[in-house]
Amino acid sequence: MTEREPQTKTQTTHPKHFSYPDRYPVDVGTSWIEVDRQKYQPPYFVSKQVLENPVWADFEDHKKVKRNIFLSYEGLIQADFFGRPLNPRGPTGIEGRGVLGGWGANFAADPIVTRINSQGFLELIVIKRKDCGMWALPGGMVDKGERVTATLRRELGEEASAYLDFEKASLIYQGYVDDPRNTDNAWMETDAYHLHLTNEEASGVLLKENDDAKEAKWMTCNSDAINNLYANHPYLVRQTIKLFEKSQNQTVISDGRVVDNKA
Ligand code: RP5
Repeated sequence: MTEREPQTKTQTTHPKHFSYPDRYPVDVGTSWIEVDRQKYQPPYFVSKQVLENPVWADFEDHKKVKRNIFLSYEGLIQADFFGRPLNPRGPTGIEGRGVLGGWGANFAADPIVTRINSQGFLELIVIKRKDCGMWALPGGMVDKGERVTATLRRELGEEASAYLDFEKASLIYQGYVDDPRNTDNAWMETDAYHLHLTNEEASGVLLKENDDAKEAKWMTCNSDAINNLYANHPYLVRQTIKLFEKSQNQTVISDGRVVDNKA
């Protein structure tokens, strides 16, 4: 079992996705039980692209959707008055699916690929997202019927032009992602896997932004850079570093340098 992520950001202080209407204000960490349903009146928003019903999107009428829209790593998902899945972390101030194609959990996979550079600093592959310009893990949506290890490889290729085998990668996290696109009825969940490359393996990786990203690079794992990553990626990277430190008997200090622990 992977550790459950503590709720870090509120739904309402989240940076707003550029295409979204203003969210109905909700206090930090409010749960569904605490919401006054008479007063709570969030806007309903589904993007035009999602309404056009491309292959990756569910029908707007959730009753016509064949797959289980209540499937989640977060356990039992409640339904709202209309029978639509309710965000397990509480109200977000927007109803509908926003720009997310699926009702309920939208499953992604995030590759966390690290190496130690020639100066002894821990580095991580990151990409600059096209939608918001933030640095992020090169993750993406799991296609229907696709194995997560295949998604990890495909996404890293589509974003950073690097092609790696994830069969031996370690699971870091499975669950909710605190993503700015989340709504009351649709949200992101991810499988995050870590792969640490030896110097020899890393020398074969030549990063170049591909169709799905603005830029791709090796980022030094210093505290500032980690804290400024997209969504809950800072948490995913910190978890990775904790496990890496334990397994290697080393410490990654705040500037990203890797030092051996004293015997
Ligand atoms: C995040 O969005 C996930 O952690 C993953 O990195 C990403 C997937 O969405 P797209 O990059 O495909 O938009 O929530």
